[in-house]
Amino acid sequence: MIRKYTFGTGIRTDAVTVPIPSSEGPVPYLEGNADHTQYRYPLSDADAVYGLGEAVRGINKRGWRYRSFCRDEANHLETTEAMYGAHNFLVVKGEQTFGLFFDYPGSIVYDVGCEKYDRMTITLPEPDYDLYVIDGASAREIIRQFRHMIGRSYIPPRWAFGYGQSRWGYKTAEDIREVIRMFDQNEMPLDSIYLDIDYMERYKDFTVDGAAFPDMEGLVKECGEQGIHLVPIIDAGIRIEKGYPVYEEGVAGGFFCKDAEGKDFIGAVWPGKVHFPDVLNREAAEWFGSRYAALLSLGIDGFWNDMNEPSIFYTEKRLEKTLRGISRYAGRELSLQEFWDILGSVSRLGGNEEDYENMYHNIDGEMVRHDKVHNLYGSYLTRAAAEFFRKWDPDRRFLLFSRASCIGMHRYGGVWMGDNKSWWSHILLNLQMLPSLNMCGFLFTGADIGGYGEDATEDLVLRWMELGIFTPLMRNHSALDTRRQEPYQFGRKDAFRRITELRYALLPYLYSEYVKAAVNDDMLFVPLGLEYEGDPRAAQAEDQMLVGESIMIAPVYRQNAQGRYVYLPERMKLVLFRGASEYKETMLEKGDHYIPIAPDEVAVFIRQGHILPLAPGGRRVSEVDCRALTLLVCEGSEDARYTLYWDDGYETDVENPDHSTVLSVRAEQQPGQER
Ligand code: MIG
Repeated sequence: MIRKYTFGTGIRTDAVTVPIPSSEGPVPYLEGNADHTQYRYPLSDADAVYGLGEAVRGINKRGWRYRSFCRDEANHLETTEAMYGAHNFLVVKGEQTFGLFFDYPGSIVYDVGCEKYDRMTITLPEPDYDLYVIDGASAREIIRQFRHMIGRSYIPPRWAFGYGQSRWGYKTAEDIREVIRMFDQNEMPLDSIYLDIDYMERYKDFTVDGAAFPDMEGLVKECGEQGIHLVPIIDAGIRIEKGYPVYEEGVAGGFFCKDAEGKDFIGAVWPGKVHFPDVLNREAAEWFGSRYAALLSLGIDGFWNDMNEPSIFYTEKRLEKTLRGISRYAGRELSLQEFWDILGSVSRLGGNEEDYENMYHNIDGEMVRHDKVHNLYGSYLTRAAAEFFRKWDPDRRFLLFSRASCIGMHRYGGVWMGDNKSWWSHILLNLQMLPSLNMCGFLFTGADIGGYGEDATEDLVLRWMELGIFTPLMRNHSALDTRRQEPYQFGRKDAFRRITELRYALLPYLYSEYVKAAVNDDMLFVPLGLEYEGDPRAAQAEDQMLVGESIMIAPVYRQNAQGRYVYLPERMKLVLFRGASEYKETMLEKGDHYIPIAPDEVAVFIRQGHILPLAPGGRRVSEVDCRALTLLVCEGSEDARYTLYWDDGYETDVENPDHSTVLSVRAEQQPGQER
């Protein structure tokens, strides 16, 4: 049951697609302030709090403070409060189990037992929002109700489940060809190469640098003939440059965000000074979306949208003020305090949230200050693109994912987890962020495999790949000037090849589970605590995860580890893979096990009575053949069944029953019976 409480006159966010009538009376479970800007809930020792989407720390969010306010946050530390996404859904599971969704586009702070271990406090800046309180038979069921209310999750084309290679610094067409050559030479699977801002002319959206990419259309075609998709980046800021059509059209149409004086707002990002398209304005959003045609018409069918929090490096005004402030000290003997003041004012130049208070949107004719609707910006930008793709070709799915997001955008695209680092702890963070994102509707997601910032090492990339083969978005990406980390850069090329091949062998399963999760409003990555409800050990398992209905994964995320402890909440079959065609099967009883997992091995645990279909693999998603499946099965007392979903990889009619096939395996013979 879902109850909705409406306070004030909030801005429409379009997060909810199934209308719920507003209830009267006090909000259940929570103790709230009279002015509706704060709620408290007493947490008992046994209570766990799930959700909040993209956020640091564990699966159980207890013990820290989180803030919903989309931020270009380059350091995903344990103490980071706000990330790129703002996802206001959580489930308290314990003495009382219920879900909360705050439909509000501004900043919200969640203190989940941080200041006081036994108290959750949620604080909003103003009483203008809808609060949804969801009851259900279980946490899982509450999540399904929520997901149903916010509409079906985005489903990408199947090729987007292939291995993607990315790097900031592939500067020319020749660089792209070289990457393809290296993958081919090493017989490593590959489906897409990402183009970072280097492909643009002076970082201008919807342009191509003609010197570095003299024939982009030809290159797209050439790659396409080899089964490779090129996926360009689009940034939020539009470079201010006379004669640049996107700039000229935006100014002429009044499509850019304004400042307090009504002039086009100016920020500085990669292109230098930019204006931001006012994607909260319908007409401007339509215009911005239609600009993607410049690249779609070259045959491109996938994009990633970056910097759309929006990220602002600095504004002219603040820069001037800061420089003025500092110049006061010129030629003077500094006190230490003055020295710290200088450092502080310079460091506050970048990503300063006060800049948002000088930025305005035109929403249905009303000027709305940006900070009040901040969390919608990146989502609406991505939505603008998605809505245009639908017009461009209504019968085809396109790849689209974004850095900033809020709930609602999950219907239009996926998210990647932003600028992580080549740290072992970020493999675990990658794993732990998956279920909370799934809860909030984001099924198409993944982290930069191998880590974005800092130098990666072979062992780290290998172990990270062993998790990455399970995430829908499987992309190796790294920052400019870090060590190269394409799999062919390392010594154990066979190991990298075999692990990627396993991804392709698992594709029929992963693709089926993905589409089923989208259609059934379900999660793809399920924490053990949400499935084995009465089992206190399962509730504490923060480094293992169910992936779809049949399997559990337990990746190795510690340097030098040659295996790990795994908790089995039920009897399972361990399949230890060395690539797609070489594997060992062992039955294991419920309980704790130490599982040796060599650096080139992947451990998969099949649940009792379940089937894991395995394809022969292939070097492109288009080569994966579903007619020759091997069925791995952990026999139970009943016949095992599995519903396989397979379509042409592009079509939008995912509910067509012709796409589903039921596979079955007979139950295990009882001991003593004849075989
Ligand atoms: O300020 O386009 O998260 O993936 O490589 C950095 C350059 C801008 C941030 C993205 C990252 C991308 C990078 N971008």
